[in-house]
Amino acid sequence: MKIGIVMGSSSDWNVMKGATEILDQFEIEYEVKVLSAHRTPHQLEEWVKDLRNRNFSTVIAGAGGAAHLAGVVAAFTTLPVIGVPVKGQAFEGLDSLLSMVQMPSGIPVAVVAVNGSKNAALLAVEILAVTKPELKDKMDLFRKAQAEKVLASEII
Ligand code: RP5
Repeated sequence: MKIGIVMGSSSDWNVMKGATEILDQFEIEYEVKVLSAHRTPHQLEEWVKDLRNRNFSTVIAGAGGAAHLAGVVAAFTTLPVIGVPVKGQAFEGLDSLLSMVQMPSGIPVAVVAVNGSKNAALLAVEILAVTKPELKDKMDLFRKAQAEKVLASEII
């Protein structure tokens, strides 16, 4: 199964490429699209509505400012949607976070931290790992390596 990664503008790529780095590490296939809830609503709808037929498991949606992208994606699919609020020019990304996280009851978006694209990808891997034991093993190794790195830290 694949992961969809969509962002509202090519200017979001610098943040969103963090998700692709994680998925590369876990050797998971993904598709990256630039589609905007405001600038290309019809093309966004068309892409999202076909994802389940195309064997996608999860969508990661990153946007900044009036960040309605993840919510609109969630409106068009019952696949899990993970939102990445991208820090824009104003308000330190708080505008993106609040516009993404305050979804109406019934249409969920799992929102990660501002610029948290790596955690979004890790969450997508964890969702896939529920039914794929080999991915669960890889995730365990990832956590182990991470813990060892922390324990090996020497400050002074
Ligand atoms: C949002 O507006 C995009 O997701 C981006 O974070 C922000 C600015 O877009 P550009 O003006 O750089 O294209 O829709």
